[in-house]
Amino acid sequence: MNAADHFARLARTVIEGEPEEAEELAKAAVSQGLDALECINKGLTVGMKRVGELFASGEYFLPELILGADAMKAALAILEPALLENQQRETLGCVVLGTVEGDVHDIGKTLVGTLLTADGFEVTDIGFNQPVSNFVAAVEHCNAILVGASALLTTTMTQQKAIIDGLEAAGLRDRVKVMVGGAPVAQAWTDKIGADGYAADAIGAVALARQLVGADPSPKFDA
Ligand code: B1M
Repeated sequence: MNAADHFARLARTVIEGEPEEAEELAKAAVSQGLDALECINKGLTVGMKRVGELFASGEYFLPELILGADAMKAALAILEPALLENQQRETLGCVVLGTVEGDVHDIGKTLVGTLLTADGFEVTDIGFNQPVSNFVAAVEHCNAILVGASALLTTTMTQQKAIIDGLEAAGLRDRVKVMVGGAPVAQAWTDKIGADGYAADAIGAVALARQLVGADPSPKFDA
């Protein structure tokens, strides 16, 4: 099977919600030396986008959404360690990363965290459905230089602004940059809430993080 066929089959396991097959295909990809990031971007993410479209058009319901997420997570569990294999040794500082309160979508956020780690950031991933107070406490705890807030729902995007307000109230806003992302987030929203930057995908998030902390703008991953 060539690389393009492998990516297409990975996408299909997500669309059809087949976690075991996704895991097997991911293992085969690693053993064949396929690029893990390409498997994610050209395979799994393409499948997940299709699942989202089928859900939006009413052809899929919540169970299919859950199975698609399970399949993607099963494959990521195999592929993400491969991304970390050649982890940069430089330390670029601590990033607090989480999905905002009311939002359980964590696949994209976790991928952002993996690529940031591979690029040399020390990532404190506080998880999903996290209240503002947990973002603030984590920033204090690890003396973070950057906060990343992920939101996938139009109804939870407002929590990104609440995090900025919470950092301000705690007297931490001058110390940390705030990066936002997630499917409904765009530059206009970023400007409106006073965040320092927005990235559309995980590779862009690495380049943005480097830029925000004033690091050498040559990430391990090309944007
Ligand atoms: Co949900 N869901 N979901 N869902 N889900 C969406 C987001 C939706 C767009 C589907 C649709 O209608 N087409 C829709 C939101 C509509 C809206 O608000 N406009 C939706 C809905 C409605 C819901 C529920 C309300 C459904 C219901 O219960 N009736 C419910 C909400 C639960 C809640 O959070 N309170 C719900 C639940 C779920 C599952 C639990 C079943 C599951 C999530 C499982 C999990 O994450 N553990 C799920 C899934 C899988 C999706 C879709 C299909 C896929 C999301 C995903 O993982 N994509 C999604 C449709 C879609 O996005 N196309 C959808 C793959 C991932 C790699 O991409 O997360 O976009 P993404 O992350 C990218 C970029 O956005 C960016 O980089 C990542 C990697 O490239 N990025 C950042 C993300 N965070 C970043 C942070 C950064 C920078 C970049 O800096 C900090």
